[in-house]
Amino acid sequence: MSVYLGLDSSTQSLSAIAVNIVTGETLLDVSVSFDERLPQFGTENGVLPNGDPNVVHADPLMWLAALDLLFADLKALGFDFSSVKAISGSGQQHGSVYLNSRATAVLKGLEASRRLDVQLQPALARKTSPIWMDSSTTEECKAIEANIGSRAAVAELTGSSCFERFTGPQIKKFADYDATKYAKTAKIHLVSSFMASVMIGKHAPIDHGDGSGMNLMDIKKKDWSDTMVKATASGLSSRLPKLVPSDTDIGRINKYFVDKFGFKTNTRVIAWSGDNPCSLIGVGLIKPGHACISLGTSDTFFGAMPTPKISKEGEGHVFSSPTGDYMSLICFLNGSLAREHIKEQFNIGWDEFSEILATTRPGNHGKIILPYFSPEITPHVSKAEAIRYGLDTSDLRGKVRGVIEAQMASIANHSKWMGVRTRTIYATGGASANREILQVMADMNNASVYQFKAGNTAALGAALRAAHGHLKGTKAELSWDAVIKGFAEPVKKSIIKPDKETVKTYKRFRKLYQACEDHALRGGEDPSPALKEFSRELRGK
Ligand code: XUL
Repeated sequence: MSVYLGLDSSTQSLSAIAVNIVTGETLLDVSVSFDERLPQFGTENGVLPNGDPNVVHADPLMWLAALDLLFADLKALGFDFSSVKAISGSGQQHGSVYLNSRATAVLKGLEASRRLDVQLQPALARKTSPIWMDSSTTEECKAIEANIGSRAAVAELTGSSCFERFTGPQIKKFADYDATKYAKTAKIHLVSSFMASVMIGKHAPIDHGDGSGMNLMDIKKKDWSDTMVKATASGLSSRLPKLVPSDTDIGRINKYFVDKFGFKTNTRVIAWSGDNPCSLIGVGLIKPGHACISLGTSDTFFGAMPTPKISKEGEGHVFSSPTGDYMSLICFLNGSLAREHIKEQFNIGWDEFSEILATTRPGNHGKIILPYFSPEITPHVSKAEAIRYGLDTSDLRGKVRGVIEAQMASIANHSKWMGVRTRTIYATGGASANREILQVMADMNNASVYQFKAGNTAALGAALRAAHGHLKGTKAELSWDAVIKGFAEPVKKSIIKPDKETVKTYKRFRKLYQACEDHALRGGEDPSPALKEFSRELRGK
């Protein structure tokens, strides 16, 4: 059997997908939700409640408890762990885990009779992990950029200017404000390399893909940038794991998993990566040409890139791709967060949400909302506040259409820097099941949109990466084209084509949306007269 296992340690759950790379079958697709299955950790949507909306942490021990639970679930389902040739994984990007000097011995001596979270607890130098939703490091970002010279200089060096959620600024905050605990920190892992460390029973390296989300890696040399490391915190260099290409075999599985679940002792572990690099593979974007929009907790726009092209406006990122090339990525924090906000405000379900989208008119009668229900990453907004233009707060129909049009216009406007005309978009993530949302996506971008069968493209990408990395250099080596075939392909019949008339309306809408953004965030002209004019034009149609 040629079975490969992909895990995805995401914000709200831990999931597994197993594939048989020879027969093209997906053998399992299982998930453990943190809130539901691990209520003892007290999370809401996977994160720890905090009085400061800018501070967002999670408990790394919860991710381990979830790993024990997930594998126990698989065992109960009768999954044959001994058939697995190799495992890889995906981790929510940017989040960091701080381990003390006991970690090396703890990782090596894991006992199958005891729980993972209990055993790792004494190895933590910091109880909680700041994750990608944390936006509390604006000061640190400014200080690092000033030290390097400018925002643009940091972007040129690392592929992104400093972003609050990126690991470097987060480490700086910890080192500056919690110096005693920082002093006791022996290794700083990403979520991906932390989970991989537990899998192999020793400190795992960080792969180039996830390493690109730290503001610490030289994006062209694919090595730690001394300049960035020094500008971030003293003594950081020795605390960082090694960097390796994403297809590196990092060791055999720890005895813990062999004894407890029945893996073979020679099951290999391929370096874990970030969820976005994994999803790139999970949707088959191994060459440039198409883009993917993932509608998850946050919405992300990404695609493959042959060479690193950096955004002049300091928006978006360039990451190393699992194929060894590059990928672009733009993250919009108010994705499902904003959609759920509206659903909860009016206590409606997805059916009603879709019905409203289907029966309201494109352009929303000139009513616009900037949906910053939480501080936004793109465009940079530090204060959570939804800003409305001509839209009443109790206007359910206007708000449903308003939020979706805003999200799609924002994605279209803020991805212009890539200079690529996107003709095809692959839609993934929970909300991509909703075809009414995808119609707005197609019309706003003037592109055909396809859906995917696999809901969890990050876990699928991890499983496919496991196969690729494991077979590399053997007689059975597979090209990326062969690896993704039959797995990471869109459902052909799911195509949603842009509607010509609506594309015209949205061309104008995108400009007006930009004007609202300029007005709200950059002191630009009041767009209200132009919106009224637009509304009159729409009425005339
Ligand atoms: C990407 C980002 C998010 C997380 C979500 O930069 O912050 O997409 O990776 O898990």
